[in-house]
Amino acid sequence: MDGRDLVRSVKAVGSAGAAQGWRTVRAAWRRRRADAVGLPPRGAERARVPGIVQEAEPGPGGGVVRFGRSELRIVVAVNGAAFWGWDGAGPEPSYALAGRCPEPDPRAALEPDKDGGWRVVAERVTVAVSRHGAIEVRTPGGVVLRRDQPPRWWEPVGGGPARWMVRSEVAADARFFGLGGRASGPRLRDGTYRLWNTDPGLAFAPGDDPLYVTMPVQLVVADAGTHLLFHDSSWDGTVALSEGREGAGSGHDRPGTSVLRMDGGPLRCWVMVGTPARVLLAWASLTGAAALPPAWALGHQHARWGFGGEQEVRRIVAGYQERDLPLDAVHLDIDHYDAHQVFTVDQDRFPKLPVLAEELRRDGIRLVSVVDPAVPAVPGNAVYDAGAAGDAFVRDASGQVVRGVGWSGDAVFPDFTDAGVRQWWGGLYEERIGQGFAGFWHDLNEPTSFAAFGETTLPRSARHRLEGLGGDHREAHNVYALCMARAAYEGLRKLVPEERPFVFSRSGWAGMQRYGGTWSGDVATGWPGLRASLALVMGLGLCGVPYSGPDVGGFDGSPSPELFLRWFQLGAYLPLFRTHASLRAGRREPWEFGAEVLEHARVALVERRRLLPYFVTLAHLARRTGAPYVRPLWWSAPEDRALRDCEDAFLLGDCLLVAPVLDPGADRRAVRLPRGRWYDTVTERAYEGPGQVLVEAPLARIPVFARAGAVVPVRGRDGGVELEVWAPARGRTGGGLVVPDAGDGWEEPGIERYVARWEGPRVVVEREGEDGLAGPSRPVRVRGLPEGGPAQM
Ligand code: NBV
Repeated sequence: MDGRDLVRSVKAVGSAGAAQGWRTVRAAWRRRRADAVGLPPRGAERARVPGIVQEAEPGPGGGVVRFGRSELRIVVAVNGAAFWGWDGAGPEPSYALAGRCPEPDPRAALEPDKDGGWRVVAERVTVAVSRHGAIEVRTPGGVVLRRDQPPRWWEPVGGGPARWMVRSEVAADARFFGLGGRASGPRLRDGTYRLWNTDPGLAFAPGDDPLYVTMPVQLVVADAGTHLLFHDSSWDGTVALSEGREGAGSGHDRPGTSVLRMDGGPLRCWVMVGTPARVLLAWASLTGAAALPPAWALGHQHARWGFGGEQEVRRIVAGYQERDLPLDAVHLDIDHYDAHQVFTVDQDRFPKLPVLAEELRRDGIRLVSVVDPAVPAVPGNAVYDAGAAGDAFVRDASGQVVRGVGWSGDAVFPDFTDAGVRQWWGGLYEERIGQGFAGFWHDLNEPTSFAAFGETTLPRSARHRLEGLGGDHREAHNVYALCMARAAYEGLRKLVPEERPFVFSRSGWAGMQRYGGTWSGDVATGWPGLRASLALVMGLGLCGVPYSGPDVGGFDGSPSPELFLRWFQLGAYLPLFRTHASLRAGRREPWEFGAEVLEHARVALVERRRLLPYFVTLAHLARRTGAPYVRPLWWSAPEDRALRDCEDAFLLGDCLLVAPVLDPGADRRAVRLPRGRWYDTVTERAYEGPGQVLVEAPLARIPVFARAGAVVPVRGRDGGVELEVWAPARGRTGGGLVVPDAGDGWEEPGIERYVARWEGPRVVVEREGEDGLAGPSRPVRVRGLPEGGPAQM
C-alpha cells in the first residue's frame, strides 16, 4: 500500500478516525476483488484501421462512406455542427445532448474530394475524408483546421469493448483549451490529460490532474479559425497534447498534435467551426442552455465546513450585518447532518433549521445545503431502506449491492443512470425544501468512495442501468454526477415549480450546465491555487459551463491576509462568489484578516452588489447564447496571438476586463488590452489597445477596465437599475444589452438594447425599440469623459 495514499484517505475522512481508516482499506480491497471477478483480463487484441474506401452513399446532411473494414457516417446539423461516427455510431443516445439530435442540414451534400476521398460541404464547415479514413475539418474558405489520421481500434479477440485512438494535427500556432476543469489551464500546455472525474483527495494545486470535472471537449484556437471538438464517449481516456512550433526563417512548421485514447465507447464526434462566440452558441444549442441561477446566487455566498450549530450561523450572519457587508447566501456543509447523513438534520445543533432559514430569508439571505450521493448502508436509515426496496443502488456483476465508504462510513450509491432512481432521488429534496433550503451543492459525486489506496471511486465492474442499455462503471463513471444533477434539477422543478432550481455540483460532464454550475473543488490555499482557480473558471466556460467559482481563500490552511484579499477581489468578479474552507482550515470571514483587509473586502463586496444587474444580464446571455460570463481576452480577437497566450486577465462579458493580482507583493501589474479604448474604472484614465500597459494595483483594488462605449447595467442607490455608460471614442458608437431580473421564477424578461453615441459635445444614450431609438427609461451616468468635460444627458 502506498503510504501517501493511506495518509491521504485517512486525512480525507478526517474526524471519523481510525475505524474509518480501516474501512477505506477494506473498500480498496473490495473494489480490486470485484474488478478481478467482474472484469476478466482483456486477453489478446486485434488492431484495426478503416482500410481503403469502397463506396459512398449520400444521406440527409451528408452521407455514409464505406471502407474495407469500417464505415463512417457524416452529418451536418442545422445548427452548423458537424457529426461523424464510425462503425454505425450515431449521435444518439448521448448524455451530452440536451434532447434529440438536431435535424440534418438539407443543404449539406456529400461529394467527391481529391484522390478518391469524399467531403461534406456545408455553410460553415467542410468535413473531408481521405481514401484511408483520415478526416479533415476545413473552414468554408478551405483552410484545414484539423487533420485526424485514420482511427485505430484494438478489439479483444474474445469480444468486448474496443479501445481506440485518434491522432490529430492542428496548426503550428494553435492553442488548446478546455477538457473540463484543469488546474494547469486555461491554455493546455504539452502533457497528458486524463478523462476520468477524480477527487484528488487533498486540496489540489496546478500540477494535479485530473480533477472533478473532465470532458472530451477541446477548444482549439488558431490564426486560421477556432473549432470545438467533442468526442462523445464517457469512458476513461487520455488526451496527450503537444503545441506546435512555427519554423523560424526557412525552418518547417511543426504542427500541434492531440492524441486521444479511449478505453471504450463509440468513436463519434462533433465539431463546430467559427468565431469563439459562434462555436459556443452551436455547442449550447447541442448540449443545452445553461440553467439560469436566481439573482441571489449571483451575489456573495459564505460557506463553512464546521459552522457547529445554528448559533454560529447567526453569529457569522450578524458579523456581516453589523459591518454592513452584503451577504446573499449561507451554505451548510456536511456537518449539519446527523450521523445518518443526507436528508437528516442534526437536531442537537440545528434544532430549528426552518426557523433559521425563514429569519435569514427575511434578511435577503438564502440557505444552501450540501448533498452527497453516498447513502449510509444502515438498515433503518429511511433513505437506505427506501432505496433498497426500490432497487436503487449500484450492484456488482454478481448482483450484490456495491459497498463503498462515504463520509459517515459504509455506504451504497444510487444508480443515477436510471430514470426511476433519478425520480426517487429528486423527490428526497422535499425534506431539504422543508428545512428551508433554497439551493443545493452536490459534493463527492465523482462518485467518491474513500479508499486507502488506488482510486477513490466505485469498482469499474459495478453495473449501471445506463437508461436501460446496461453497462458498467467504466462507462457510467464520468456521467454519474451529471445524472445526479439532473435528478435534483428535475425533482426540484416538481417540488417547487414556481422557482428555478439552484444546483451546483463538484463533478460533471458535457451538458452539466443544463442543471447548474460547479465550483472548483478543494483548491489548495496558496498563490498557485489562486491562479488555478481562475484557470478552472475560464476552462469550464469554454466547455459550455458558464457558472463556476472557487473557494475564496482556498480550501485548506490559512491564507495570508494579502492572499485572502486578492482571492476575494478576484472572486467578486466570478459568477460563483463564495468563501468556503475545510473543517480545520483558518477562518474565511472578511473581518478575520485585520481592519485593512476588511475595508478592501468591503469595497469588493459593495462593487459586486452594484454590478448585480450586469451579472444577471450575463447569466441570461450565457443561457441564450452559450457565451460564458468569464471569457479569455481573445474572445473577440482569436487571431491575436499575444491575447491567446494571456492567462492572467479576463473579459467579464462584453463590457469589462478584469486583471486580478495573482502574485504576492504586487502593487502594480502589466495588463494586455485588446483593440480599442479601455478605461480604468477607478481613475477613468483611458488606455488604447491593443498593447500592454502597466497599471497600479494597490491592495485596495484589482485593476478593472471598461470598454469605451460600454453600457453597463448597475444597481443604483435606490436599488433600481441604472446605466453606467463609458464614453465611446470620438467618432465611434457603443452600446450594450440589459436583461432585467424578473425574479426567481420562469418569467422571460425581454432584452433591452442600448446605443451610445456622441452628439456634439455630449454622449447620448438611446434605447432601441420597435419604433426606432428612444430615450432610455433608466437613469444614465456617463463616465470616462475628459476632465471638466461636458455633462451627460
Ligand atoms: O463536505 C465536506 C467537504 C466540502 O467542504 C468540500 O467543499 C468538498 O469538496 N467535502 C469535499 C467532503 C470532504 C471529505 C473529506
